[in-house]
Amino acid sequence: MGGHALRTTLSQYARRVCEASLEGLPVLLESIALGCKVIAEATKTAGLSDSRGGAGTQNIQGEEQKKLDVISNDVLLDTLSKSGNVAVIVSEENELPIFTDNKTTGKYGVVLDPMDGSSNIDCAIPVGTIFGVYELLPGSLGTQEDVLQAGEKMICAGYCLYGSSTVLVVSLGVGVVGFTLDTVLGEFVLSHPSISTPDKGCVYSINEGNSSTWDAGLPDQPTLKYVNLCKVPKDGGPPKSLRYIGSMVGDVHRTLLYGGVFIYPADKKSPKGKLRMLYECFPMAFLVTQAGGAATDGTMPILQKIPNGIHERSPICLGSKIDVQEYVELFSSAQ
Ligand code: AHM
Ligand code: MG
Repeated sequence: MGGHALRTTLSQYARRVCEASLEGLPVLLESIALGCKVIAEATKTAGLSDSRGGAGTQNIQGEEQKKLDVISNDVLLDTLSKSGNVAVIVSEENELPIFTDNKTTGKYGVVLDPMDGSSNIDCAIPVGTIFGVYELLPGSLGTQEDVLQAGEKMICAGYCLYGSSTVLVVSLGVGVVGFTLDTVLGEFVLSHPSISTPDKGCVYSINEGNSSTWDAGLPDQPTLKYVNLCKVPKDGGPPKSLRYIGSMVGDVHRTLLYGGVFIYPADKKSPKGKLRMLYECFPMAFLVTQAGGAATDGTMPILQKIPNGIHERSPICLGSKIDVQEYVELFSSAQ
């Protein structure tokens, strides 16, 4: 190819990897990527364009919406609807599923957290977008049931991190790859051709301020025991380091690349965990599992859970296989 070979773009990758049966998925992914480019720019310039701060509204979960929550949601709903392939969209920002006009052409359901970690926006800390894709059930024209499926039924999941660079990480069920936004070309170009999570890591990531009520009253306090083991390992090895951004996309991105664990357990304030099963836990569990890691709610693999409602929550521990296994063992001896 000589010395002028360009890097593979996200569109090229998706078109190459998607089987013929997943017709339309590359266009869907391109629509998400387009939305993420718009959100990356809006995030970067939030302090200059009056896009910081609250929107003065609440979402269905009673959380104050930030202006960028609303902008990101509007952008992605727009680009996804225009892709022509999406029949139903579930978003953190909308109480009910959204049914698009693509009744006859829509093949997919998309679940979304358009702007994750939005409490961090106003101090310029990295935030992200999380997404997952399901195929509609046979014969369906798009219903809520299409997306109330186990996480392992997803055919694609990913996130975009708006950090020191803009990175889009995706899995189409054949490993995990990452693309970095080339702002000159305006393209996501392949920068992480094969992401694999180390079997053991030296970082743990959890909001330790909640430790007095972790696991919401479960006897034996398995999460507290696990964190104590991170600090003083049984084998006398060095302690793990604590890193916690408070933006799931940033904390999971680091965990995916460097290994270790990211945990958001149940606690008194959130007895079922804080993070939403469908559009936060499932996509991240899908990615980390595809990267050779593991994801659990303490008692079962996250991807085997079936949500009863679109905004249902779940505790989560994900990351390096051996580290997550240690967490699971503490849970099983606590039952
Ligand atoms: P959000 O979707 O409303 O932004 O909330 C999810 C975020 C995650 O990004 C992060 O892991 C978690 O909330 C942090 O919560 P806490 O501040 O309780 O540690
Ligand atoms: Mg979120």
